[in-house]
Amino acid sequence: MNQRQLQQALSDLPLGDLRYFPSIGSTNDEALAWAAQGAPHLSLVLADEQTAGRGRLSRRWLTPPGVALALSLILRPSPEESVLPSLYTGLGALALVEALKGYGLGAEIKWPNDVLLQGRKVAGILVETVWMGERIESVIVGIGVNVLAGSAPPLEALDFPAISIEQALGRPIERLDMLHDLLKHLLEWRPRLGSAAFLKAWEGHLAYRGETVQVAAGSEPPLTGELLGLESDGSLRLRAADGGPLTMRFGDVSLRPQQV
Ligand code: BT5
Repeated sequence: MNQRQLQQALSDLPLGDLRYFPSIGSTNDEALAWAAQGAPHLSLVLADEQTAGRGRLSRRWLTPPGVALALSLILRPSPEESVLPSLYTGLGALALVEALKGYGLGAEIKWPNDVLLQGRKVAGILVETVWMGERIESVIVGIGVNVLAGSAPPLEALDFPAISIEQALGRPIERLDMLHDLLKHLLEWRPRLGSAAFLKAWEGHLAYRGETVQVAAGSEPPLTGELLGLESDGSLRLRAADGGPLTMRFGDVSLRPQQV
């Protein structure tokens, strides 16, 4: 992979500028710095390898060289588009699920920010927002995808099992094709962020719907309930054992199917 191949592969998409790195600490860090220096709307940072890839809080995201996708897209929402940042996590997840569908793979979204294949994590999304007063100045949508065999770390390194697209599909795919399809779907949904159609599509791909799950946020006691769907702001809608409604907002939330 190199800058020229990347430019060629994405030439039909209405992106801003592109920055490619054979190796980098974190594409989100680069995107945040570039956004502060005035990166145009829809500029993309892509790296072949990350040496300090970040998950939420201080968790690590592993991107070994030559086998994965690690990208950060810089969005500069207009004041009307300054909707809830949490919806951008759904945007990235939904776009990836639809791109995987193009390969015949049925992926699911483990709310809020994981994409699963065969119940294992194939991708993670990290959205970071830069505010200017009340307004969103830029949103960085960071996406890490395990594409080829060797990209999914062994279970010992993780808190949830991982998988690569190649493992799920039984054959390798071109990383640049996957990148193209992912960005295409993301750009298609972006103008409809927060619309009823967007929420319905996102909700339609949620993992564990109708099942009892446990959702934990920070040091709060975890909520247990049947996973029903999404609220209009992208929060998770649950039904408690007594039938009452429960809502889990974004934040550092982790969701697990309840052990039986
Ligand atoms: C995430 O965080 O899942 C968000 C990951 C976002 C990564 C992208 S790559 C491009 C951009 N640049 C960055 O620096 N980051 C973004 P979280 O839900 O906190 O999950 C982190 C957890 O996922 C870790 O604690 C590990 O258990 C697990 N993990 C790490 N690497 C993984 C991998 N390659 N595949 C599956 N699971 C992984």
